[in-house]
Amino acid sequence: MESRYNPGEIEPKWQQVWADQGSDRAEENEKPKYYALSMFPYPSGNLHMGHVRNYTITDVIARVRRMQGYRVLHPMGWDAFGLPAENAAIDRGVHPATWTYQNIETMKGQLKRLGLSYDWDREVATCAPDYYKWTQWIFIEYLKAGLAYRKEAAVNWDPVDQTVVANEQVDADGRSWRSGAIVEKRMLSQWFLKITDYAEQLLTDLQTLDGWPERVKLMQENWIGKSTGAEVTFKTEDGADLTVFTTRPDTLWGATFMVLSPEHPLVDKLTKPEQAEAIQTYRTAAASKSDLDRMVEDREKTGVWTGSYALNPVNGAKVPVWIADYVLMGYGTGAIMAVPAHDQRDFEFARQFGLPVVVVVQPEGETLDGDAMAKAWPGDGVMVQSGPLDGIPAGKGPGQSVEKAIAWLESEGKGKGTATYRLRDWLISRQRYWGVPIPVVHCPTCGIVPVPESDLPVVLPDNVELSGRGGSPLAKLEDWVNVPCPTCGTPAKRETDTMDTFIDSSWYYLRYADARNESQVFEPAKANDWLPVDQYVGGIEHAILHLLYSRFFTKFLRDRGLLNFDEPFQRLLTQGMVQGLTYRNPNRGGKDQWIPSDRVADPSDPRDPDTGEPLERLYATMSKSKGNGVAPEDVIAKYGVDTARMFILFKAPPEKDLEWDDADVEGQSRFLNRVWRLVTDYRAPSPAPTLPETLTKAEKDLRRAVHLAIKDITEDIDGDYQFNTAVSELMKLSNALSDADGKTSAVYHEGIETLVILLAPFSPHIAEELWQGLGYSESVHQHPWPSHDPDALVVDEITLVIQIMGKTRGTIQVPAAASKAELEQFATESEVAQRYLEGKTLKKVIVVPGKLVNFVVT
Ligand code: ANZ
Ligand code: ZN
Repeated sequence: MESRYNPGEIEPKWQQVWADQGSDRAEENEKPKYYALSMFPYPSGNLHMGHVRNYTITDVIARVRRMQGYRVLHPMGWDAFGLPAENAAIDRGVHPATWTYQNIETMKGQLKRLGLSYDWDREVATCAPDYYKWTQWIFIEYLKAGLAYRKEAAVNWDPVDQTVVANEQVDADGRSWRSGAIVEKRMLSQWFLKITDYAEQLLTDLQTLDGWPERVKLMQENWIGKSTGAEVTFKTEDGADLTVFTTRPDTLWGATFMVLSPEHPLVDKLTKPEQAEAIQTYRTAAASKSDLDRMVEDREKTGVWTGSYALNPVNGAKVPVWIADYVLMGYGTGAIMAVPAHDQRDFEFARQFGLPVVVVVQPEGETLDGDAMAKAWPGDGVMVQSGPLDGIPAGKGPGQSVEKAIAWLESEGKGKGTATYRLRDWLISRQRYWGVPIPVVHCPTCGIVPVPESDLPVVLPDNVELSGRGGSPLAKLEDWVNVPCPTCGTPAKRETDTMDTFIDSSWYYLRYADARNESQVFEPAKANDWLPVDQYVGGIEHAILHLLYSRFFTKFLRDRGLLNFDEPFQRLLTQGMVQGLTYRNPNRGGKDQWIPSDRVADPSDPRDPDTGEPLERLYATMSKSKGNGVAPEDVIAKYGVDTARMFILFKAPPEKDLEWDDADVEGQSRFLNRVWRLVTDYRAPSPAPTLPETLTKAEKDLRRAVHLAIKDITEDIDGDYQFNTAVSELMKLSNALSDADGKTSAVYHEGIETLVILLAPFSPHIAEELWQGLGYSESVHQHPWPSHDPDALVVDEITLVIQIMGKTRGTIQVPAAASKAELEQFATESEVAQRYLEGKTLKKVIVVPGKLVNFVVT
């Protein structure tokens, strides 16, 4: 073995050996299974530090589990459809497929240089026909189940990317997730998946996910947004049914008007001729506003009366029907009963248009007057002017007004208790090229016809022209579009929309279980064997959509009889960001405010290189715009991947943000060099020494350090993946071995081997090299994870502190098992005590077992 630690040489060497031996292949055998999964990347062409961190965390887990006796599935693949490929095609004239596969090649090379223990035989790329064939197949399953449907819908149109984007892909400012452009509303025929059928399960099953961060579960819960209340049906004057959703059915007696969303289907019917023009103008204006704008609370209320009335089902009161944009079509029933006395928006509306305000909840110790009140009273109190509810306490609790109101409505046949969800059906169609073609044909006679399974995949044609303008590129390919109907043979047309790429990533973790299957989406037995994923690791940015969609797909495929579990991801770890040092000039704006650290001359007095102004020094998520990125390949070239891994694992617990720090990287490099010398300096006696019956004190101490390291590191990993403390323990163990005398004992031998074994999941290459140097021919990664010997941890001597008047004067070694009385005796007889107690009168002796003895004197 070479005497110098040379990661640049040993790392590629072992990577090759492991690849040749197929050591990381997932095996189907009798061992317990473990599925470790990182969120697969988009093949952007460049691996960044965030990826490296994500994959390192999962890799350590996979390696430890293998050593612990599990058969491990640890796969990798590519989330390979999506807009950037199409944009690259437009900008640079390279075909999206070419661009994507080139990027995959590059990134795969980068990943291989990281020594991650992937089973590359199971690699998937969502843009490959042998993958998207099954994406299409799943879509048809949804279609068969009645859960994929087409509907004319007011959709979010991204004017830059020229496509429809889902509601959840529009941010709080009404900007598209991708292009950043303000989205517009358009009416178009679109494909949806009926995720709302699963809303309740998606909500309640969150409770079973003990291994998920609370924060992520809460985000999902809020996204699903369940509200309980009632649906109540009002009759209009001409006998039409107008159903509203309310969370406060107890306030029905206070409903003085109704408001429909401007998009409500009954608006035309209810609009009287003399109101038609005003209604039309208002509807046009509302159509240009985003739902988010319309939901802003303290906005001036606007609306138009339809000219019609409805009858309040509880008291027959005639209430006018209005339209207003604060009522959204996509929530509840798109219509409300307005109770201005108790709902602030309704109150403002009533005051704006002079509509009556009727109080039905009187707060304690107050008497509200509908004509005089300055704002709505949404709180508790006692029901008044409410027929059967009079005198009942207002509220949602048992026996209170809401429960009573629902019971009464149901008994009178006027309404029913129900829940509504904020979650909307998932709009999945995109008018883009680089995605999975939706596998249906539109036939003039048969309507929508799914492409038969034997004709799947519907292959994305190559010869496409991409301009980024004018809607769907596929729609322009006449040859591709025009096909005979699969059912009746009549000339028909292919669907030209492609699927949202979130569909592709909603099931890839299932395909890994049986990635090369050509005749089935996956063999259920294999999926049920490997799944659920035991540990999923990825970014918090996927806390809502990707995870929700994946959970939905799993539940759906379970209901189709393909899976026997309810949730795809047993445990979830959302790793923190990797941050780099950067400087900010608060006086400059926008992108210009960030000054990369290589432009700062004197870090102790950082100044703007252009203006001389003082700069703020801070850590921020690595990005191009802040100039604070660190390229993985640079770090690896300089230190090797084992050092990079050690640094990443040591610097912060996995779920916390990590500040990149060159000095700490150096520190880890020095540590690995020390381990290298320690192990290569050791000359193992042959045959290997065996532990003697009795150990010297020094041997006992060393052995305790070794077994404590095993115990603590195992607990750090099995508990909450506290890899940072695990690395500290490795450093402690290495120090203990360095300091040991008698570097030939059996205990030392055990210590050196244990150090290498424990290091293996963290720094797999150096550990393998050192292991072979110790004379082993089998991989260290095949070695069983050690378990600690409890006897080795027993302490037979402890250090006792001697205090005089509470002041520490010295320490002595005493048997750990000594009684209180014995401790007092040892202390009294000690040299320290003798010296300090001379000529003093002893008043009291305080003994704290295991710690100290304090002498109180006068
Ligand atoms: C009468 C009422 C009286 C209401 C009262 C509230 C308080 P959450 O909790 O968010 O689910 N609403 C129903 N559908 C709506 C829609 N499509 N657009 C805008 N508002 C809508 O809110 C449910 C309440 O929001 C419902 O209960 C309804 O107003 C309104 F003292 O009905 B309520
Ligand atoms: Zn047909």
